[in-house]
Amino acid sequence: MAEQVMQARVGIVCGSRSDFPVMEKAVEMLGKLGVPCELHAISAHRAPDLLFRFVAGAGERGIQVFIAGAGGAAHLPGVIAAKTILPVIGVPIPTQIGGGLDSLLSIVQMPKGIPVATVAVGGAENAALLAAEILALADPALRARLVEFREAQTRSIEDDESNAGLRGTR
Ligand code: RP5
Repeated sequence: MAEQVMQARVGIVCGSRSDFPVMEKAVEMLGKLGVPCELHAISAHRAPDLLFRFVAGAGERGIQVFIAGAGGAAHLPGVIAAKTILPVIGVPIPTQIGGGLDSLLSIVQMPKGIPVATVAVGGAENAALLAAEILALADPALRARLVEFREAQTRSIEDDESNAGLRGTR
């Protein structure tokens, strides 16, 4: 029987394969939430025509949100945002320069009219959660999985051994 491949709803793009270790954390988080996604390395500087083709065809293929990670002169998220009205979430990749402050400023300082929702340096998990929250606006089953994720996260802190003495207290 042919393997059924779920259509990706989140398009994850990064500027280089060297960004994969960070961006794979977004793939993992979306997998936990049952959100199909795809991951590509397409540099806005080294392969702009390929990037434009990818963005132009993404909506038709089922992509509803982009997550874009880049480091240094991190133009990828902004360039994607310039070519689509789908939401774009930027992930600054850590670099040798101040731990990725260069990437952060490059991604977050967008001109008005072209927004990129920017997460913390290396914050690929939060990018995935934000993408899932956007999709959950029109997907009650995904919303329920996000609520369960939050509750499990809270429980794991409440159940931490260091908090044993606080159980049942206010
Ligand atoms: C950026 O330059 C990429 O996003 C990556 O973070 C950085 C370095 O890329 P490589 O030289 O490792 O390909 O475009």
